[in-house]
Amino acid sequence: MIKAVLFDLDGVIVSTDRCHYRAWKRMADEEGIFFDEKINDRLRGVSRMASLEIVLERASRTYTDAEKAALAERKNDYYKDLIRELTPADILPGAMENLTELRENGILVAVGSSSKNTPLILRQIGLDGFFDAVSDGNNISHSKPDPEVFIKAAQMLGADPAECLVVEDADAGIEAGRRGGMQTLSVKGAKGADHFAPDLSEYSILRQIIR
Ligand code: B16
Ligand code: MG
Repeated sequence: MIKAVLFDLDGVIVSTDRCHYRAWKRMADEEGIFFDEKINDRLRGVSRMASLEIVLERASRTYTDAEKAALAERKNDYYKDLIRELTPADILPGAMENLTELRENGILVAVGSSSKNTPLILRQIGLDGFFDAVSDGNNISHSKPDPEVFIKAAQMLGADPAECLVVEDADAGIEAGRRGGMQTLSVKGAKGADHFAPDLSEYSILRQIIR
């Protein structure tokens, strides 16, 4: 029986993926590195430094570790300028309704995100303090597809992995949930899950799955 639902943030609760795209694109253009939507899709759920390595696959020269750290910081500064403009109106359709309904039915809800900017994003969209647990890029050493972020969320909630459902928009996130021994719901076409939905806009979709 499912006791807790663990939500990925970027792409499930809020579409920060556009902000990531614009920030990486600006940094890549400045460096003369080719970057497009297809490459951006490979960055979903992947940590900042691992994302940078993917972006640098198209670079015409090698970068030192110090240069890489500076590039990642520059991208993150651009990204933070964009996410500071997020408001509660940017919460994706159906997310709030599903979260509220789960809560009302005694199901625990947590965030499981690779992002170190999770606290800032939650503040911007008015969900600071809403979740029963927040596990994010600040408390993990291995990013998705490693299950660490979801295992830690389950531990914070006092739930067994088998009692958790992970909601994800990234192939890496679905794999992380599965490797953690959890049930998985894919939105936006992420592959390999137990359940699939286009997004969370269908009324009561989560209640139907965990019933
Ligand atoms: P940051 P999620 C992930 O968030 C994003 O999908 C991914 O594109 C990003 O590189 C990663 O967070 C790290 O983000 O640079 O803010 O620490 O989908 O796991 O909520
Ligand atoms: Mg995501």
